[in-house]
Amino acid sequence: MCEYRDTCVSGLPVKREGKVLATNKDLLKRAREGSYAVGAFNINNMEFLQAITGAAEELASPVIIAISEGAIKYAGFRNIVQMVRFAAEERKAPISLHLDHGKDIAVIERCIEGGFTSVMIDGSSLPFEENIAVTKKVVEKAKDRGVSVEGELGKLAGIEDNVSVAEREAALTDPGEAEEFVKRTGIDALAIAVGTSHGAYKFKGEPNLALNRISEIAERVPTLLVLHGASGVKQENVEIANQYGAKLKGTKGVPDTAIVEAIRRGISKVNIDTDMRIAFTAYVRKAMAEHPEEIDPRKIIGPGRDAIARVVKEKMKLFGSEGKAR
Ligand code: TD3
Ligand code: ZN
Repeated sequence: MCEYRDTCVSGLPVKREGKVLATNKDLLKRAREGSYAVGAFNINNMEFLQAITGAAEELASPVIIAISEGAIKYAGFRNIVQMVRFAAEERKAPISLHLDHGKDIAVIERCIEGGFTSVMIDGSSLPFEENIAVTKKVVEKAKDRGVSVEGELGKLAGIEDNVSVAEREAALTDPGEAEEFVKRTGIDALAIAVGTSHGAYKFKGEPNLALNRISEIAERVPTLLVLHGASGVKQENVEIANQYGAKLKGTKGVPDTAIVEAIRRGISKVNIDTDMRIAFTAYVRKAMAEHPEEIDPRKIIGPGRDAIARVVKEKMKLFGSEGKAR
C-alpha cells in the first residue's frame, strides 16, 4: 500500500501540487485562533528531524522545523531543505521549514529563494531604527515568495543576569516599541523578551518571568507572538546525563506552568532546543556506558533519537497542539 499522502509512483513520494510545506503564518494563525501554540524544534541532522516529525505524525500535531545558520553550515543547505521536504511529503502532519535567528542577509536570502517557508531576521542586538530597517528589507524580499517573517525586539537575557531593575526593564520588550516595530516592518510574527534566555542555565535563583508583558504586548500588537528560550530543563534527563558522566550543574529552565500561562496570554510559537539536546546527550551517554563493546552507531544514536521523540511529544501536549492536525 502506498504510505504517502498523495499519488505514488513505484512507492516514491510524488510532490503534491502546490505546497508540500506549510508556512509559519498558516500554522500560527490557526494556533492563535485555537488558543494553543506550535512548537519550533531545532535540528542539525537526520535523527532529530525523524524524531520530531515522527512525534508530530503520532500526535497529529502541526510542527515547525527550526534551522539555525550554524545548522546550515553543519549539515549543508541542500541536505537540510531536501530532508525536510521529504519528511513533509512522507508525514501527514503540517510541517514548516523555518530559519531560526537569521542574521546574515546572504543566508536569509538563500533561505527565501531556496525552499524555506519562514525566516527569522534577528536584529535584536541592533539599535531600534537599524533593526526596523533590516527587518523591513527582509519582509520585502520574503513577501513575493509567500515566505513568513519573524522579527525580534528585546534582549533574550536572563533577568537574573541583569544587575539592576533598570537593566531588567531595558532587556524586556517594550509594548509601545513593539507596536511601532510591527507597524513599520510588516512582519508576521514577533519574538519578544519576557525574561527567558537560551540554553540550560536560564535563572540563577527562582524562575522570574514577566508574563504580564505578554498580555500588554498582545493587546497592542496585532501580530503573532513568539517565545524563545522556552526549554523546561527538567531534572530527570539532566540527572541521567550526569549519571553517565555529563557535568551539567545548576541548570534551570522555564516551568511548564509558565509556558501554559504564556500561551494563554497570547504566545503562538514556542522554541525548544535545549531540552532535546539534554535528552539526546543523556541517552547516547547511557547507551555507550551500558554497552562499551558497541560500535554500531544505530545502537548508540538510536536511543538518543527515541529520547528526543519523547520530549517533543511531551511539548506538543503541553502546548495544546496535539490533535490539531487531524
Ligand atoms: O531559538 N532557539 C533555539 C536555538 C537556541 C540555542 O539552544 C530557542 O529559542 C530555544 O531555546 P532553548 O530554551 O531551547 O535553549
Ligand atoms: Zn531563540
